[in-house]
Amino acid sequence: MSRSLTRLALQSVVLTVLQCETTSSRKENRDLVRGRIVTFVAEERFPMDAGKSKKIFDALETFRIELPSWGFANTGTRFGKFIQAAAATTTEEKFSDAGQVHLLTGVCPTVALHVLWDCPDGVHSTDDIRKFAERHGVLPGSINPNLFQDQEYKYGSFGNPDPAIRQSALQHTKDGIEIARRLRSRDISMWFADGSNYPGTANIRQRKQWFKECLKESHHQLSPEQRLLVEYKPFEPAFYHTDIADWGMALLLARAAGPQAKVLVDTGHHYAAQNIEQIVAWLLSEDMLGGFHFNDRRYADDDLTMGSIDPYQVLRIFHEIRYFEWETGQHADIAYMVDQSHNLKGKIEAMIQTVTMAQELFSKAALVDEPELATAQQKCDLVRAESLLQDAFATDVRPAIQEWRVSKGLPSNPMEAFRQNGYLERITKERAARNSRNVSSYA
Ligand SMILES: [Mn+2]
Repeated sequence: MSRSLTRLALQSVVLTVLQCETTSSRKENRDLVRGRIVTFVAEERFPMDAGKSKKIFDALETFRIELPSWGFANTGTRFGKFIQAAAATTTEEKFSDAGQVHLLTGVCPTVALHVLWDCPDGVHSTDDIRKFAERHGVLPGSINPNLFQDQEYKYGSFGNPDPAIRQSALQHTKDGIEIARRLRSRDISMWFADGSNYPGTANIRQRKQWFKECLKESHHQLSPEQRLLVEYKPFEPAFYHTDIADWGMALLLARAAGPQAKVLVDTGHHYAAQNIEQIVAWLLSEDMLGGFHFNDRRYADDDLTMGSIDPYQVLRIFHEIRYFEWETGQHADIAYMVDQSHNLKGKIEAMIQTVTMAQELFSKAALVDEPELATAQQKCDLVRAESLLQDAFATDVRPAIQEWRVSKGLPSNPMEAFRQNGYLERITKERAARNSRNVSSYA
């Protein structure tokens, strides 16, 4: 009995203490909430200091991003395809859709072309392409040869043991370079599916040598202003070895090819834990970073819209580029390109989403105080240094970006403008019948 009473007394003491704590922390919370409200109201009245707005405006003035023609066509996974009624079914429709994204965002003046899918008549397709560009207000951008779709590439292209197949891959690349020259495109982007599926089945060193030779010969075809971009990918479609599996291999091959060859970083082409911004920093310091294919992923090469999974990673990449430029006073000559495949999202909406996300993350990166960061790094003030990135990332840059758009005569919200302008309804009507019949990918 007395033991129970004691327990009861103890419980009531504990309860009282808890209640006291709760009361006092509630009061603090109220103060905090009040403080937050005050700050929020103040921020609303003075959205952003002029210095920050200027940094964002300056950054946006320079930022352009290229759209991939294949991002507007029906695509799928290896398990199948979901056809979209509004997907582009011709090269001209891809130009039209890309033109729409550029019209609304103002920052996508070029569209990347895929030789096999967009130039069915090879070099003879360039007249048509020029007409499409004129009609829809976007220029042809990087040219992507296709060295993976034809049956002859089953065992590789530049790495194929059959010299005749290597030769035909080389000829296709030369045609791609000629198409680029006729269209005044600077970059030829090379991605290879070459690799093997089983140990012992491929001579890895020999294939490396063939790659070197073919890339060198491709480089010979370049005009002085053109560039050859070498892309890498660790696996898929090959599942044992891939001939250009990582940035180191791409770097060595680009160096061997010649001075106009650079490395192309596709953000989806890394192992899950890879520090991509470190690769970017190294390539910059070696003057070997040629461009990006932006997309996001959760597992492998998922081709999701940019920043949908890990926007902070994109900020870190942009930061390394800006930090390099600030420190060296050099302009990093990098082609920003999108490489995504939209299976479920509407093609044009997905593209607008990516472009606006790219602008936001580039603007946030512009808010990192570089001199301050350099000082903090020198002093090993870790918390201060890290906070400079985190604060930039946490800043809501959207109002400033909207202001910039308005100052350019662009819609302040491109997505809303797209949803209201009737384009989607029009193309859905025009293309639905063709799309219900046409189940082929990309082209
Ligand atoms: Mn790519």
